[in-house]
Amino acid sequence: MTTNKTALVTGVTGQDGSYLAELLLSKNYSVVGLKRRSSTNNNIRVEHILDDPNFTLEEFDLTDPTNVIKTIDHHQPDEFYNLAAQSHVKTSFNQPTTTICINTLGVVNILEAIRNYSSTTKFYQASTSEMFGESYDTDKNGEKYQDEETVMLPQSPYGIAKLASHRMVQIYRESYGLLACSGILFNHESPRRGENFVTRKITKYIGDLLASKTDETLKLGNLSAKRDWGHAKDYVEAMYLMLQQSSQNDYVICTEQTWSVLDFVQRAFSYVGLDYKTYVEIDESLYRPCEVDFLRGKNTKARKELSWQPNTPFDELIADMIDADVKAAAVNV
Ligand code: NAP
Ligand code: G4F
Repeated sequence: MTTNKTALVTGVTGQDGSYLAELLLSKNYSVVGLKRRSSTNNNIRVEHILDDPNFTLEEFDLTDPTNVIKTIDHHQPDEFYNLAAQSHVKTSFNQPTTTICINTLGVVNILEAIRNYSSTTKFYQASTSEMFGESYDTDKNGEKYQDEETVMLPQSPYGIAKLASHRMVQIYRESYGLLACSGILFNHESPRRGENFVTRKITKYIGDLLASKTDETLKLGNLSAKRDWGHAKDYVEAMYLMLQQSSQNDYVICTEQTWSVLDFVQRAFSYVGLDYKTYVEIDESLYRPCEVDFLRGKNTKARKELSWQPNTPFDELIADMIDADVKAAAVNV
């Protein structure tokens, strides 16, 4: 089968990178998955596509400008999706310099390489609702929300690093005509979510509990924070759609619903017929120095201009994650 477009995907070993690579392969792209060198095999999320003739894996680190230039100059890709990041908010408080190096300087390296060596490449940047921080708008019914026009007041080194690269993308688009855009994605989860994010930590614990692989309690931090949680599979569709537009723009991608961490915990345990109170313990060391209390996006622009919509209700997302973790824990007993 002949492929018509080449896409480079950074962060391909991560949650979103693996789903996006699958989506692009299904659309007949030639996909080059870019991953940083690791001393252990961390290909688990892309294992099933390694044999696809249209998929190749290459070593790449976006903090190395020469490596970035050579990769982009060599491939002259039609599309470049930058999903690589130090993506953990709490970690960013302990590793602010690393976070800025990867999440800001790394993005500048890519923008410069595209501008100077491959100016027709379309570029997607993984921006985030964490950039809003403590900021929100209020609609006529008194409901709080964030959209493309909401002021951004980040509350973490991660949010600041992502906001700096978000603005860089806008500046390169406006100043040099780069075909560049950012998706302002709200939290999105899946069975492939990293195990140290709260949703997966909960569903993995439930899988282990049911397989009698743990007799410890589940230690969690702040249960009152609210998030707008969608499914990663739906969200990579939006990334793809953004680069198919005739001109590039930034879009909020979200479900428009908000739930607390406690809502997630309660529903997850009740899905398997258990009461969370028996198993969950609060550990204050898991609280963050500064917290984003409330996130709920408005996706009017994406619905209208991209014809995109979220397709996975909250309870379906939880069920998908628990089913996968229960199955994995039972197999790995
Ligand atoms: P993830 O699972 O943590 O994946 C991040 C990927 O980046 C991993 O493959 C990681 O490689 C790679 N990476 C880290 N530093 C790198 C470097 N210096 N050079 C090359 N690769 C590097 O994150 P995700 O959930 O898929 O998120 C994808 C992107 O969307 C991230 O930029 C994240 O900040 C952003 N985002 C995520 C959400 C969400 O809710 N998931 C929401 C908004 C925005 P290793 O495997 O070696 O660690
Ligand atoms: O799952 P989380 O770590 O996700 P967080 O901080 O919202 O960040 C995720 O979403 C962002 C989009 O808004 C992305 F940009 C970012 O890359 C990442 O994907 O934490 C969610 C909430 C927080 O309020 C946290 O304080 O859960 C609370 N929480 C409570 N106990 C916990 C825990 N978070 C983690 N990771 N671990 C806990 O034990």
